[in-house]
Amino acid sequence: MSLLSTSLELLELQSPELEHICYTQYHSTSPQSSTASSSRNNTMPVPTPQLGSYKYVQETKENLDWADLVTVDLSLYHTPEGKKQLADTLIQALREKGFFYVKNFNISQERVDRQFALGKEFYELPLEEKSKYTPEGLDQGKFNGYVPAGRRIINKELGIKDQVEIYNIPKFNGDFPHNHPDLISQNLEEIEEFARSLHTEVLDPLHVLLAIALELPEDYFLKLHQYDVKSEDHLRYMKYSKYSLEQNKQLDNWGGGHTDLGSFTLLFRQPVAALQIRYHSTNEWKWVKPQDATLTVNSCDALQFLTGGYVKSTVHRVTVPPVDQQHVDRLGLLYFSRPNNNVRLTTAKESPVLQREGYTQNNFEASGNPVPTMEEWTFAKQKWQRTKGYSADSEHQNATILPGFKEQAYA
Ligand SMILES: O=C(O)CCC(=O)C(=O)O
Ligand SMILES: [Fe+2]
Repeated sequence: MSLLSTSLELLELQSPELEHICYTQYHSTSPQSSTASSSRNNTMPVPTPQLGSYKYVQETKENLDWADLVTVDLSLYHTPEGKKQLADTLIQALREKGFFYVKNFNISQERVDRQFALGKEFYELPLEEKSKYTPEGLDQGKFNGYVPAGRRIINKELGIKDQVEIYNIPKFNGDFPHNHPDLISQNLEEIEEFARSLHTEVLDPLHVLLAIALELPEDYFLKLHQYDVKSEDHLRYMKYSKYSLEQNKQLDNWGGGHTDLGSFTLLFRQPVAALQIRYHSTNEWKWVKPQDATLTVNSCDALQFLTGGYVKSTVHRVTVPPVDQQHVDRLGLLYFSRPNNNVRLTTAKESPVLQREGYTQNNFEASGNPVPTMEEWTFAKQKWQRTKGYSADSEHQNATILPGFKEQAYA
């Protein structure tokens, strides 16, 4: 067993000192260390952590009120009949719940595990080191880099703050600087390869299937989401540090209900149950069950705008985990996909389906206001989301963030 998995087991046993010792034992023999180090330093090999054996925590034994979600099996994608079948499944899933699973997406579990291991190691870095990568202008909507915990009060009476840390890594298309701590820089090639394969293996097929379902040219959404064109996509390592059992009793949720601003969000299997979605039809909150070897995917604001509301952005939140999982931190691996910055968020009116069904205007078009570009939309929403204390202020919760669109924060 590698040191990394040993240390993760220790983490489950909550032994901070041992955990620290194991995490800082580095190996100079890992395959990527020689390339990474030679580009940085010609004389001394820079040790990199041994990755690849991430150990997930146990699933809950509680019988929670799980959401009933369909799975899009991308192994069917390679024949015309399979594609048609998947397009039907996808559009139904998007319209009914907005959350679904994807399986057989051609990225090995080992590669996924290595990303979790990297995320884990990143959060073991001292706060001082991580804070060097906090972007200037966080309150103005900047988001790439490190976002520290504690920016939001989640229980007003008791003054309990959020314990969520975020590290966002932008696209590798040349539009963004990549300043990272050594741990990330040393593994950047692998991270890039991973992020790019999320486009080719998951997002591109989903975009083609959506176009088929809307009877649009197959490349309609591909053209709006080109990897080499600037967009605010990012890969994210996200850590929710645990609260005490006592504190958890006093909390309703760890993170409030919201919609994501892009097209699709991809969430890798996360064994600590806490993610809940709100059903469009009944407004009930349901738990999202971790499923082996799947991604959980949700529809977001930009898709709602591009489809004139035929596809809705799905409301979701992170609640307090069940008691049998409250002793562990919750580490997430996510990818936020967004249309290219220059895309104007007009409804795809040329879709015969949207025409037949009468979804030909989004909120901006219906209100007669200018339709924003994706870049304008992103920074307007991100600024609204990032403003300190937003969850406590009712005026802020329902602010008009761009003319023609009123936001909403959910319980
Ligand atoms: O951690 C999760 O499961 C969901 C996080 C989320 O909704 C977000 O970061 O937008
Ligand atoms: Fe979200």
